[in-house]
Amino acid sequence: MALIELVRGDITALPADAIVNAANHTLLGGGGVDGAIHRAGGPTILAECRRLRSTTLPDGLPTGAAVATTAGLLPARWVIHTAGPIWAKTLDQADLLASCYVESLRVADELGARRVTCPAVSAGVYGWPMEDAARIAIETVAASSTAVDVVTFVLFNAHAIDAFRSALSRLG
Ligand code: AR6
Repeated sequence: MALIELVRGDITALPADAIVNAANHTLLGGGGVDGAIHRAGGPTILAECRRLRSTTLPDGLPTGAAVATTAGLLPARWVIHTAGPIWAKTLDQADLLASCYVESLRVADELGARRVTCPAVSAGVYGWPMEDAARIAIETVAASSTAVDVVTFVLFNAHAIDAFRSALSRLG
């Protein structure tokens, strides 16, 4: 089981082996953390995403799935792109959000990443309420049998930190 850490800040500034990106099914960039990662990482990340789209992922990245690229200029070896679900009050959407973390950690294990940073997937543009997004993220990572040593959630504001802190404290 990985140690879970919470840090407030910009995920593009924190060194890691792999940085999880809250991307979308096109894999071709966007706003929020996705935009920040592509801006800070430079064009090699998008070039690899385009290559994936023209080879293994012609229909895009399915919601709940994850795939790795180079991290370009970021202080990491890889970016693991995952496509979160748009918020909906249904169990299957919640399962898809959990799947983002399961699949990201599975890819991290395949790569041999030991320190992984994650944003609050789906809790921005995709509208997932922060408390629920935090609960799903924390419970899923805590239940994982990953070989990753440390999963650091890098959170943008005080509300996100509070939500993740209470989810972590409820684990017991
Ligand atoms: N570091 C850490 N967290 C951040 C950063 C950053 N640099 N920037 C934003 N956040 P979002 P989503 C937080 O919208 O909801 C994109 O356009 C943000 O405050 O980035 O999964 C993609 O291309 C929020 O708490 O991702 C997709 O189309 C969290 O990261 C869509 O948005 C996630 O917000 C995905 O939406």
